[in-house]
Amino acid sequence: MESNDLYLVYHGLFVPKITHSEDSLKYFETFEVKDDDLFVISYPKSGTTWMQEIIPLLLNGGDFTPVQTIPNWDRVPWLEETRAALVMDKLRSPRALVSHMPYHLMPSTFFSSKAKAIYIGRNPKDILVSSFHFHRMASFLDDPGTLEEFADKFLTGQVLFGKWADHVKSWRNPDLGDRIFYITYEELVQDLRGAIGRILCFLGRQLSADALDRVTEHCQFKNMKQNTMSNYSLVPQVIMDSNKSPFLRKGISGDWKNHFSPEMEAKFNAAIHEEMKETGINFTWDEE
Ligand code: PPS
Repeated sequence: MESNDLYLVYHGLFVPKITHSEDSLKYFETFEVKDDDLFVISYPKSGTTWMQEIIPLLLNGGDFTPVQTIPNWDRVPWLEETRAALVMDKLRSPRALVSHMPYHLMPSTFFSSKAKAIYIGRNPKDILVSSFHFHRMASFLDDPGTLEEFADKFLTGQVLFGKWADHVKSWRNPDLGDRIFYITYEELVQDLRGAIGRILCFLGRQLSADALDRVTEHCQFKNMKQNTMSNYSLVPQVIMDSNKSPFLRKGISGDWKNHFSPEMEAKFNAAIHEEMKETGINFTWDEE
């Protein structure tokens, strides 16, 4: 497998060496998916951490113990990362897992199983901004340069997990039928309680109105920011320096408007339009 100082190149996709190894990727490929497994799928910076908070609460009837005692990366592990093999035995069924992988690279047992998936999408302009600040604070990622330079890399897929558009398109596979549920970061921002209600419905689960209120409150940005099991404050500062930019940074939609010049916006829109035209995939943010 090709690599440089910071990244492995896995099927053409950059993955950070600090969290991925040839062994972890082999583990991912040969993983035995169970029918009751639940995958949260995201392109990086689309709301993964948010889902790692929400999903366990929905699967265990609103019990706060796991989200208050287990770091998010062990609570709902990334299947492709090195922690997965270490914590898998500790997960109770139904197991909740996250992955940044595109559809076609999923383990073969995922395709033959009945495991469900939730795909969380986000406006790529906000993903770019979030990722830019993440690259500034994380010593295991390359220097992003200027936002304009980073945008060029993002649009050509020279970033973690490749092109955003390729990821989104790959997961719109009709073979998945009703095994997959699509939701966006923007829907969660706009009406978290309503979005959680729809996720519950997809999972065939219920919570009392009181429990739903408590879960919703717990998963608000300001509260997750205080949760040491979810705000990455357990990671040493030399690896993630929250003085440069906190991991839970702003938690809003539309922050790109504070960062993009009109020229950059035009270039970005044209590139994404070119990628997404003729796909029939529309997002609410396309109107912005
Ligand atoms: S990663 O590195 O791929 O796991 O990152 P990911 O968790 O997908 O994305 C990080 C962004 O999600 C925001 N976030 C939230 N926003 C609103 N409410 C809640 N509760 C929440 N939890 C995480 C986080 O702040 C990052 O977005 P930005 O725009 O940088 O603030």
